[in-house]
Amino acid sequence: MNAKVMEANLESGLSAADSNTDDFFAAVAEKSDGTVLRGDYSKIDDQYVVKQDWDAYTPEQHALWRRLYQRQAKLIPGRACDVFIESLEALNIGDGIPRFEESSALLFKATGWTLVAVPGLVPDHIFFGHLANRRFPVTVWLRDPEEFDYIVEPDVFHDFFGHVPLLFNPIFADHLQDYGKGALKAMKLGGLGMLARLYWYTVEFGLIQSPEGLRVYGAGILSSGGEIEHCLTSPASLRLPFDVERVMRTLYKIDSYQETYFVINDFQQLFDDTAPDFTPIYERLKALEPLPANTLLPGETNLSLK
Ligand code: HBI
Ligand code: FE
Repeated sequence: MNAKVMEANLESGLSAADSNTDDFFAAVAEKSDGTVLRGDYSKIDDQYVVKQDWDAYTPEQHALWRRLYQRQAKLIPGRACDVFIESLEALNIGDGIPRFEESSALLFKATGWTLVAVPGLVPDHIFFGHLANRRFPVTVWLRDPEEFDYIVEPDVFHDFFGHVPLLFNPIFADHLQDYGKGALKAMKLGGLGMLARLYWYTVEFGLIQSPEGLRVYGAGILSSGGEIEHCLTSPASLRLPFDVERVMRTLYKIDSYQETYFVINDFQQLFDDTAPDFTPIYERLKALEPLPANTLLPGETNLSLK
């Protein structure tokens, strides 16, 4: 997900309900710095799907992938949740940019999800439509070497390395499909901003308890060289027990490490707590001011670090 694009969209007051393809290119594709989205959108089908032209990747790009992979692989033990570590091994993607079709076949056997190749960010309703149908959109392009540590738009390393391993967990896989369905509904109810915060603080930056201590399941952290250590150890950030309404009220940072992380006990909690109809929650929260990212409300406890 691209937070800058999304925030711009939300703050411009663009109603998600009338967002369509034209709006996407007119209002979303033109970023605040005047540039346009990076991908090649000239060959998309009606779902924004393209072919992954694997043969077109250069040896230098595969080498860059290997460097990114190796840095992250070293950071993963003792920090990522079990399903991430196990699935990453099964995917066997350390040697170069993976062929989506091969990984998609493995994933389909495990949880019935498939991977589809996309040029980059796609309009909200397209993105959620894919999720609602158990298809995960993966960007085809890889960052440039100068962007080794930080990338503004999601690339193939973030999308694939960060997101795909979690889809091997059946509960998480079901949750993400329900999220897609819920987001399509939220677009009609004026709840998309709140649902985007939910996605941000779970799918992108979520932490999970394990018998051995806190672990990471959020893709934004798992594909980041620096935040993976910061999020588990830094006293500068808060770690709060996951609570749907609290999460939906909380603003997030798009240009720094998160100041608050929300911790789930297990994936079943994420699934169960997000199962109810959010309509009344949206109505309640629309009447409240959102909370800054570093807020600790009276009565809340910052989870202690072991
Ligand atoms: N498109 N390819 C892609 N990847 C995303 O993560 C993404 C997107 N379009 C919209 C979007 N994310 C967000 O608006 C939602 O996750 C809230
Ligand atoms: Fe992402």
